Amino acid sequence: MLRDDFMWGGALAAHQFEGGLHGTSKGLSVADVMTSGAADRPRRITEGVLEGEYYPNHEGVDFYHHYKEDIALFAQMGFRSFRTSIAWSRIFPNGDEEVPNEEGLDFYDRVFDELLKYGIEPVVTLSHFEMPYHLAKEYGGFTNRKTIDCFLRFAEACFCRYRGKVTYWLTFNEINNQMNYKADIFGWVSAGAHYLRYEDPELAMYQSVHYQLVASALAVKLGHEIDPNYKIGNMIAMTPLYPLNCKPDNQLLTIKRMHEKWLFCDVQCRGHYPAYAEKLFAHKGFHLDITPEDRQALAAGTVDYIGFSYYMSNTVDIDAAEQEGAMLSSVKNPYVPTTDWGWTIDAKGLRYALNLLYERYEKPLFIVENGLGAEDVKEPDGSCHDFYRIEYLKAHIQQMKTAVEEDGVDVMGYTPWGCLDCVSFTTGEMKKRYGFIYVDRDDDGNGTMERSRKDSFYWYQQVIASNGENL
Ligand code: BGP
Repeated sequence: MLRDDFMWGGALAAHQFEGGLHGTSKGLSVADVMTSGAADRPRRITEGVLEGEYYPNHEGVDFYHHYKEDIALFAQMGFRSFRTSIAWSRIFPNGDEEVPNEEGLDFYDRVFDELLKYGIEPVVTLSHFEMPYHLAKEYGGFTNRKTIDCFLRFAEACFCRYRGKVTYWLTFNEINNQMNYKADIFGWVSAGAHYLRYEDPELAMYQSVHYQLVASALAVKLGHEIDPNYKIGNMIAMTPLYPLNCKPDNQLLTIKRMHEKWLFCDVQCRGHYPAYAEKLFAHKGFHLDITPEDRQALAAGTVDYIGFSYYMSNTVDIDAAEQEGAMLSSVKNPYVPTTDWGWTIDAKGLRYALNLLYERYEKPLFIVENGLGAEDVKEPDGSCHDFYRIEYLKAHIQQMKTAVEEDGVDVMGYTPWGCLDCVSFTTGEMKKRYGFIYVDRDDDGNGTMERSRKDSFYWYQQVIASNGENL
């Protein structure tokens, strides 16, 4: 049985669904300067708003004006929690102002009040790929130590303003994604930095990661000082890795590649860099700016719970690593199917991930993202028969329950990603949908923004009502 207070809900991020850029005092964020993309055309990071380019995040699905209607729909599904983020550039449009922006603060007051009206607990990510563009442009984002102070000012403004309304916080979304520093998009959204433009991109990445880890730890400490009841978690993209076979080199490669995730969680949960990280820095000759005060901050700011996203597992192989380099050592797993976007569908991988995390840290776990991106069809009568999504979520919830009931893992909640259709992060498309609620909006920015319930809406409603018993 799941806990009686299990936090069923859904998750979104401001830049992917809020809109509300034009006509408001919100500043541009790093996500706002990214164009839409497509299968054959990756999203582009631009230097600002260019004529003739389409920036899907500017309107999102206009939650900014539809929040009452959307929250009423979440309440109808029975949500007990709702994970969203606070757009940093709505509170500090440039990121380096001294005083927060009242219009931005007021918007989230209204959103949180509306959620609380229905008994829905807000779960708030402070930084979900939304750094003010100005900080990226002028400071190099988190490659610059000064950005820590800007982030803390933002965190303090949120912790003080929403005290009594928000209890659950997350610091940085999928903080480990940027380990893939060769794909520009990850460093850009996580850190506001183009790592590849630095003389040594890997060094720039690790330095920036360090500043983010310090910022996260200082925010945890500050939050607890402002309100000891605050529950503050980290957030990693948890893609567990399987060795292709029992070749010993493959086991060792799996351990090594898992360090790309553990490094973040180890620091955020244990309060210090693990031995393998210190060795890695030494072997690479990286003399990072890590002060004794930084180390104290890391030790004093460990998280209360672990938030993570789970979409897929990956499989690694030493032969592929030798040919392509360790970062590209992933190979096809013949035992699991994939989505239309090539992500493996592996529900048992979620049980595996839960076990790995719980055995390693023994902290409560919150699955703050999971889901299936698919091209849904809305029928003329407004219905949408997304049986494939139901099948995906059902299998994952089943495995989550097994992890709780048989393996003894402590899971506090489950908030599937994109509960309301939103702009895809990696592609910028609308057609990659995750929602229980369909939004009439297409990849060119056309559509009425009308909301309608998919079949998964009614299914999830009874899952929550039965606390996960009726799947
Ligand atoms: C995670 C992000 C989300 C989200 C999700 C799905 O990496 O935290 O912001 O978008 O992935 O990804 P996508 O939208 O690219 O399918």
